[in-house]
Amino acid sequence: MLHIDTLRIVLGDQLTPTLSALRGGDKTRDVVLMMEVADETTYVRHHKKKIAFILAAMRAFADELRASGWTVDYRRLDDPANTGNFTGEVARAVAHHRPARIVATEAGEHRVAAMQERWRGRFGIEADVRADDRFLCSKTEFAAWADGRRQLRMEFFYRDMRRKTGLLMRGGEPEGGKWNFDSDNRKPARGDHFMPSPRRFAPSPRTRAVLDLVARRFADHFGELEPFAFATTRAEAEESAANFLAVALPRFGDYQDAMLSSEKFLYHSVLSPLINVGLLDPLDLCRRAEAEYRAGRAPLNSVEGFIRQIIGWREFIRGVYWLKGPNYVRGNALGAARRLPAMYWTGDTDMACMAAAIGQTREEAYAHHIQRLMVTGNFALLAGVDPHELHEWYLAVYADAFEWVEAPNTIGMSQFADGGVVASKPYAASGAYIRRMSDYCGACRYSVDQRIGPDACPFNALYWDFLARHRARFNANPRMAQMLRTYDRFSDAARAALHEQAARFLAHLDQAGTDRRSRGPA
Ligand code: FAD
Ligand code: DLZ
Ligand code: SF4
Repeated sequence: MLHIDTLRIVLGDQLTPTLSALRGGDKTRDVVLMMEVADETTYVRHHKKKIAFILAAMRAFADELRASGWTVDYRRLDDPANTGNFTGEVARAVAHHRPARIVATEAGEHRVAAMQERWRGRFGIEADVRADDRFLCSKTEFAAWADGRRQLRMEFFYRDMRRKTGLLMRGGEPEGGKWNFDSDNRKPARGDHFMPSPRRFAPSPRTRAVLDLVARRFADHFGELEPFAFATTRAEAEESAANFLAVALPRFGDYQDAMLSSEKFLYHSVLSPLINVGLLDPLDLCRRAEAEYRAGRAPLNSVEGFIRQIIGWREFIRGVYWLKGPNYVRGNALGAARRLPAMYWTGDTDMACMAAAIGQTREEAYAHHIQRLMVTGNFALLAGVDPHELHEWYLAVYADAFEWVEAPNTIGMSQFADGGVVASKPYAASGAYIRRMSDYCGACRYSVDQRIGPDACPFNALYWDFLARHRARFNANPRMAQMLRTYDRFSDAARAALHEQAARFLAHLDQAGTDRRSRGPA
């Protein structure tokens, strides 16, 4: 029987050498525990690439810790003794190592945080669960900021984060005289030969072993496993970040909302999986982006936009997740009850925009923000899809998806299912928005200009039908009331035709079937 001082627990999204659970540790007397467990791979049926990315990055991090002198007890998924869950593996490790105490960093989501709470009394030793200080704004700081505010608005929170970090500040004033340059950032893009692309990496032998494991064990999960080109080590993550800052950041702002059928990534960073598992430090990235601006290599609208996504949206979203508690994911303010259409899994649809967003999700476990918000999210909103089913889909299919960040984006920003906590109005749009911001419509079998008839773009009738369905709620919102006034100017016959068109489309959609593939075993 071994006796160690402290068992230090590191979860799959805590791959950071300066993690609070590792701080102050004694490499000669402590053991780090990392666990691949079946429950985490199936609580939703994650995309194959997402599972491969997380397990490969965990194994790489364990090797990095060993190289720096730590003893790591690493539990593999295919070890026959593996209990399949965190608590079971911690219990086995406690029985084996007989530590005087366990130290962990609080988990990123309610489900696992509740498990950690139970560890406190369970093993008869001290269990120290420390705050995750890889975020700029602690949970208590966010709660204090939110306290007494009638509405939580990201923009005001963001300004406080700018002041707190000093990012893009000149004295007490924002660089360039404005806090937000979003109005410059809505340009449609055109494909050319000079588009940057994210760095891709050939799988190492360590990653190859994980790919074989995932191919064997998760063959029936959504998504294509290969080619697999994700960064999985800290050095590769660093190369990815340097590449983004050098080649894509300068145009990030201009084309932030654009979509192109030939370009899956445009000028986006594709760094979210790396930031979310802890391979990149978000504040460091922002400081480096600011340095690009100060050196004259990237314009202010791009750098401000990028920094806002990270110290503004990312931190705000996390604050809302913890503030609103575990029932937030059950929000359904608009009473949406339609089952998730099968096309979210198959990509089988004539709608070119949906086929593109879902197709690249299947291939890459990635879609950029506007595809998530204004294509797949917008469609589900207009069609009245059950927000919880949609939440499980987003949580399963994206490599960057962890509940703390996915849920407020889906339930709040995209589906308005929290009744307006995250967004001041629903992100609902007709086909005209997609036509303006993309090149999808040109190759679509539907006509974006038509509202009625077999060739009419489905987004059009669905949009007006959605507005009318929820008019009692939206009348009070000045930004929605304007669209309702337009609707009211349509003739009775035109309105009836729109509703009939929407109903016919939705009936076809339901007939095409639904599928609960995101669910793990009951
Ligand atoms: P970029 O466009 O390059 O942006 C830079 C960084 O800013 C991102 O890497 C990310 O860390 C941060 N960021 C940008 N927007 C947001 C946002 N709204 N919330 C939080 N961080 C943001 N993001 C996730 O990280 N995980 C998710 O599970 C997730 N689910 C989403 C679900 C829906 C329905 C929507 C509308 C958005 C979701 N987002 C999620 C936010 C956003 O779409 C992704 O962060 C972004 O697409 C990641 O790609 P990127 O790294 O190329 O981002
Ligand atoms: C998402 C995920 C997956 C697929 N597998 C593991 C795993 O085997 N071991 C692990 O420690 N973490 C995994 N994760 C990430 C966890 O689900 C994540 O750490 C929790 O959601 C807590 O936020
Ligand atoms: Fe999408 Fe409508 Fe455009 Fe087709 S016509 S790509 S369905 S917005």
